[in-house]
This record gives sequence, structure tokens and C-alpha cells, in this order.
Amino acid sequence: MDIRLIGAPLQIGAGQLGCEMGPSAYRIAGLARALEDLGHRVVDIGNVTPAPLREFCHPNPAVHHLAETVAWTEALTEAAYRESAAAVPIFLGGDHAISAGTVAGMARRVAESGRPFFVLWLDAHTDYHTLETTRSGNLHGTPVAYFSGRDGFAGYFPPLSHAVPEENIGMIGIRSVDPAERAALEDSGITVHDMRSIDEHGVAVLLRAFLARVQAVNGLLHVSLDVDFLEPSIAPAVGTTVPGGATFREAHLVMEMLHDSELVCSLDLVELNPFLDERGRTATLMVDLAASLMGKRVMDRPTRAG
Ligand code: DIR
Ligand code: MN
Ligand code: MN
Repeated sequence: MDIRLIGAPLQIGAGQLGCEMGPSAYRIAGLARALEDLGHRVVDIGNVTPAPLREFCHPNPAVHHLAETVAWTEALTEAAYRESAAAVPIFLGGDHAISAGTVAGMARRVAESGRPFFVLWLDAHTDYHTLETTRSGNLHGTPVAYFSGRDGFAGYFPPLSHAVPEENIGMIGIRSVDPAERAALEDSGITVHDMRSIDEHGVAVLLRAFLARVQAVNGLLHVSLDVDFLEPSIAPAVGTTVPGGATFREAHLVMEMLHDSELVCSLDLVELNPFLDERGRTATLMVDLAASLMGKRVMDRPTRAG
């Protein structure tokens, strides 16, 4: 498989600085080599440069770094569209605000193939705020609202060529939802699996059901992996840790099932803050998870058991 690594060193979408170092940490942790060892052809195109800044003023006084985020969204939408023409792009974040652009660009690319486009959001958070509802003003809390076409982004963010239908978005790992997000999600078609549903059913059951929906319509799937999806004791390098996340085994199982499905067209690795890491431990785990998604087996499994 042809894989493109695309650095997206955005950090102002998060509440604390450090995600800018994410792409470097993945490179130093050996992402390209890990994928090449699996037989893939890997090209690292380096880091994306944001579009020129334009002045914005939003009535919600909490919103910060809007102009920068919009500039990155423009550039990443283009990069995602361009680099996915003949390869699987892996976007090296950067905070989760990068996904406004990566998903918008992939939606445009997949629409051209005529296949339905789906998004799997692996995160402690739903990132479903609009510019009006965010109270922290941290725009990494808004990408899902943007790319699913919720109101309130027009006049600021680039117009979407193809919004992702709510029914095509699945979230797993959720355990921190703000009241405004909760209310909006209840009225939406988004599938939200919180940690309780992982505990009750097991992550494999939830993921298998979602993948079956993608498969049934011959869809393609973008995966967005936020470091805080993971249990903080195994992945401490993120500014927004929430206790009770996915375990090492659950996370690898998710990645292996995604590989087996052959439905994944693109991947975001987001929210890694190397400044908070313990000797590259979280970066290394994220590299291992990306490798699992691209075909590495943790357990020696003779067949494609799900
Ligand atoms: C919270 C935290 N919902 C906010 N969001 C995220 O600031 O809007 N943390 N994405 O990682
Ligand atoms: Mn997130
Ligand atoms: Mn998160």
C-alpha cells in the first residue's frame, strides 16, 4: 500500500501548548520505518503550511485563534484532497482542530469515488461544539460540528464541499461531554458509544456493528484517533487526560479489526503533546497502534478472526 505521512503541527486549538511537536515525535518514534517493515511504501511529505491569515472577530468572546485555525483548515483540506489521490494519508497532529480540514478534504476525495464516506471518532470527547457553544474557546472541541455541517461556521470556516452525514459518524471511547454538546448530540444521527457501552458489550461488538454499516453500502472510513481515547496511565502525553480510557488491548483490537475490514482510507493521529510525555512512551504507543491498523499483529493469529 502507498502511504503518505503529512505533518500538521497545529497547537493553538488545544488549551495548552506542545502539540506542535507531535509530527516530530512520530517521526523520531519511527512511524515511517514501522510501516515500511509491514511492506508499505511510505512517503513523508513534511509539514503542511497554513494558508494566509485573515482577520476575524466572533461574538463568542471565549473563541481564540480563530484566524489561525481557519488558515490551517483551508490548507489541510487541500492537502488531504491532494495527497489521497493515490495513497492512504496519515495526518500527524497537531491538536484535534486539524480534523476540520483532514475530514473535509477526505470527504471531497471519497465523494469523487461515488462511495459513501464514514468517520470513526476515537476520543474521550465528542468535539461537537459550535463557535457559539464552546465555553473553553479551544477549537479542538469543534471539528465534528464543522465537518458534519452544523450551522454557525459559515462566514468563518471554509464552506464544505461535502458535509459528512450524521448517520455516517460513529464515536467510541466517549467519557467527557459538555451540556451543549450532549443536547445537540441527542438531536443528531451520530452514534455515540461511551465507555459504559464498551464495559457492557465489549469494544469488538460495537465496532463490528459500525463496520458492518460501512461495509453494507460499500463505504470508505476515515479514522480519527485522539490520544485521550486511551487510558492515561498508558498514554500520559495529552493535555486533556480523562480517567477510564481504552486499555492497551482494547486499542490494539480496534486497530486490528479496522485493518481486517479493509475499509480505512485515511487516519488522523492527534493531540499528542510530547512536552508531557515520558521518554517518548506515548508517541511509541501511537506508532504501534498505527502499525496495527496498517497490518501489524500483536498476537499471532492464524486466521482473520474478528
Ligand atoms: C471540552 C474539551 N469539551 C472543550 N474538549 C476536548 O474544551 O470544549 N478536549 N476536545 O480534548
Ligand atoms: Mn478530540
Ligand atoms: Mn479528546
